[in-house]
Amino acid sequence: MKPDLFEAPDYYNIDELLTEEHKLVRQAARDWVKRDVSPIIEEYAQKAEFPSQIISGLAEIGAFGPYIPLEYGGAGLDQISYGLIMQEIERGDSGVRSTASVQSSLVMYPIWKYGTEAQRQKYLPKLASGQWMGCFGLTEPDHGSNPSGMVTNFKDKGDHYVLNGAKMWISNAPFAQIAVVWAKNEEGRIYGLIVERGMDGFSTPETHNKWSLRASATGELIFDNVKVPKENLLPNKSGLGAPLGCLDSARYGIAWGAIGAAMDCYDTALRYSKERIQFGKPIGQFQLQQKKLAEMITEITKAQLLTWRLGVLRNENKATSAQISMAKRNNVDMAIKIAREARQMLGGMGITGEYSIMRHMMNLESVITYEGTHDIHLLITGLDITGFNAFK
Ligand code: TGC
Ligand code: FAD
Repeated sequence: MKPDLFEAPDYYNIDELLTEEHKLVRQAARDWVKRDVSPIIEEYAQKAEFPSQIISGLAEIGAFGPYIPLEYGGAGLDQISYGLIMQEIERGDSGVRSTASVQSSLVMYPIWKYGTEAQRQKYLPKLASGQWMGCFGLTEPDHGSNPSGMVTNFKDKGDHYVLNGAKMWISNAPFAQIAVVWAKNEEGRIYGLIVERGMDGFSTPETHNKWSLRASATGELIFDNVKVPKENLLPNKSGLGAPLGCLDSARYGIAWGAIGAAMDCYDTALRYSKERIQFGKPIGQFQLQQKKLAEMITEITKAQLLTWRLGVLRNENKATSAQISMAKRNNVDMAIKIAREARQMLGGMGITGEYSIMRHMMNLESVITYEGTHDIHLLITGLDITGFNAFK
């Protein structure tokens, strides 16, 4: 792979809206990605393997629980710092950002928000340091966009619960020590349970043959009469709103992350357009290539502003789920279109692993699908503005 010469575009001087702390946090993440992710990620994506050696680095830059309080081992940062970390990591690879998103927003967040103090003390510091990794089981083979139909269930057996069912498409599942699993009790009410690797009847087979997120490990979670101690239930929130609350936090991080992937594709295409000579000129001199670059920087700038504003609203606890959904949808769609255009600008070189663009493009096919598909997010906005529910 080519050396990482990334230079971040900032067409509207958005840096002026950031604090010194935001910039320091971003720089640390950017330096780490250049040093520890860019040189190895293509090889791991090619061989479809998660680079487990990056876990300690992710912990060091605060990517595991950026906004979780310091007392639980988190980084105690604000929402914009959290977003900037996700942007920088996804600039390197969406699969690496996935690992961080799941750990922070889908595992640490529910334990912090819905768990007991004993659960927080037991799990959060180990998750923040990367000593333990977690995964999040919501999607089932027959229930993806409609998680409320889930069939995974647990029964009260006096001093423990017995969990049965299966989850599919679970990031980090093959290596995670714990899984936050969403299941229905005997009354059909959804709760989160912390299931630990090693519990009898719990297995995590890996999903192979993905053309997307190849450097992220994906798997199933299978529960065959798993005995789960009662103290592993997250007691403080139930119903579908509990897992959806976690998704708000993860979707917000993805909105930032997608900007990172788009910036990397744009920056690569811009540099290539100045160096690649055809018909005796750099291809950047041709109007059609300039149109592509001009549209890319415009869309990136709009996404940066949308997302910065959303971060301010999140810091003030004012962002709605529908606002977060819009940013996730818009930014991932923006990034995937930029990846496709940027790939074309590199001609044949665009399909090789010499450059990051094709990897971003394939990764973004997952990102536009998980955490709610593009169409589901359109319907969330549709419901919010019309009041009519078009899901059912
Ligand atoms: P609906 O009747 O609308 O809502 C049920 C209850 O949930 C509440 N609610 C929310 N609460 C918090 N945050 C949100 N974003 C919420 N959205 C809804 C709602 O108020 C209601 O509460 P209550 O108290 O009245 O019961 O539910 P529905 O069954 O009609 O479904 C709505 C829909 C389709 C929007 C939702 O289910 C959905 O978002 N579907 C998409 C599924 C999805 O995103 N799955 C993601 C799986 S995890 C994943 O992909 C991780 S990838 C990780 C990585 O690698 O980065
Ligand atoms: P379906 O729900 O079957 O959707 C198929 C198509 O139908 C889509 O185009 C969808 O938009 C459309 N559709 C569905 N309902 C409607 C409707 N009402 N109106 C209009 N169109 C509709 N899940 C987890 O729980 N944890 C994870 O860690 C996780 N990681 C993932 C990692 C990867 C690499 C991938 C690919 C997925 C992951 N997922 C995870 C699952 C992901 O959230 C689901 O794939 C996603 O929610 C879509 O569900 P589905 O694949 O079952 O598609």
